[in-house]
Amino acid sequence: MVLQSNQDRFRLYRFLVLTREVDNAIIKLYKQGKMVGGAFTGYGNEATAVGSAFALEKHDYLFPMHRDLGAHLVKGQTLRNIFLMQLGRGEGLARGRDGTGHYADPALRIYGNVSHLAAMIPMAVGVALASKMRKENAVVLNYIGDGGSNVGEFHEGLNMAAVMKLPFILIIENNQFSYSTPNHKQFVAKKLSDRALGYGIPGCTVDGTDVEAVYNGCKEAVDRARRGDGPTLIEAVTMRMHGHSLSDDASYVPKGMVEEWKKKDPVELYEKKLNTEGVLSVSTVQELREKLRAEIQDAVDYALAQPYPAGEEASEGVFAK
Ligand SMILES: Cc1ncc(C[n+]2csc(CCOP(=O)(O)OP(=O)(O)O)c2C)c(N)n1
Ligand SMILES: [Mg+2]
Repeated sequence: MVLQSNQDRFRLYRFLVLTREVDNAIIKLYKQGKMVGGAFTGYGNEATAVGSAFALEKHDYLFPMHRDLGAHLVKGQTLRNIFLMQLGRGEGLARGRDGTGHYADPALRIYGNVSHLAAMIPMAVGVALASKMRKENAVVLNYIGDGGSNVGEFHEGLNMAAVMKLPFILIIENNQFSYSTPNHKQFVAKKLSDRALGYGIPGCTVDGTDVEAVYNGCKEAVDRARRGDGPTLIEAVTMRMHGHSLSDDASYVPKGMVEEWKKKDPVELYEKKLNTEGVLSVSTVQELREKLRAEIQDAVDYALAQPYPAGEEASEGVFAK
């Protein structure tokens, strides 16, 4: 189940760096006051998002959450579309009606998050059922936070997926906080993956800062789902390294905790590993970063030059007028 080649490992690394650099561009745009509405980063979550989505095939479905920029990128989302969304432009996938990852892209089979935590789980399970009925041999990958995993629909969705043996994988991104609420005020379970037992499905906990560990755990679950052996619950343990959104200074997070987790920065960890194993050189890293930054800047410039949707169209394409 391990990655086949150094080429794949380099691709994984490239997606980690791309995710981090897109986040850096988002932070910059936010500070410049160019962002429409709030902004989130996936700092600390890159390995979880990238490693998991890397296990998918093109025809599989992705239901990401708000820290999963890396999964959008791995699934094939373009930088232009990412920034058109972030900047609320009329040409964006939500036609400027919403921002961040709140979009659907049926061509890529990406169904971005709605705001209501856990509400996506039964929807994603429904897609797994439809896909099974259509004999697509596709897998549905869905994510939820440690906080969101305590909402009722988590139970309803996962139980239904288990009973119907659907090709469904749920990743709990355990990043220690749900907004300002630390884990010990949210649940007393030792491992969130232990909940799988109650649904009669396999569960595992992986190091969410180690991109290969996430990939391996997820690939096993993807293979199982594709064989027709039903869902898997995966807990990926990491740390939310920034505030909940960019308007949150996270002053409630103990300082030492951030310092400790910094040692496990997912991008740096993998860079070190590939360096040690001779897959990456210092000059390749530098070249790659510069190349990706230029691609990102191009996309940002393009999106900034596009108009907002016309005011008179504001009530079109939405449910309530
Ligand atoms: C049902 C519901 N309750 C509350 C909120 C407000 N809210 C949005 S994100 C969030 C924190 C989510 O924490 P977690 O699920 O751990 O994900 P993280 O942001 O840590 O990745 C909250 C409380 C919401 N969107 N939906
Ligand atoms: Mg959380």
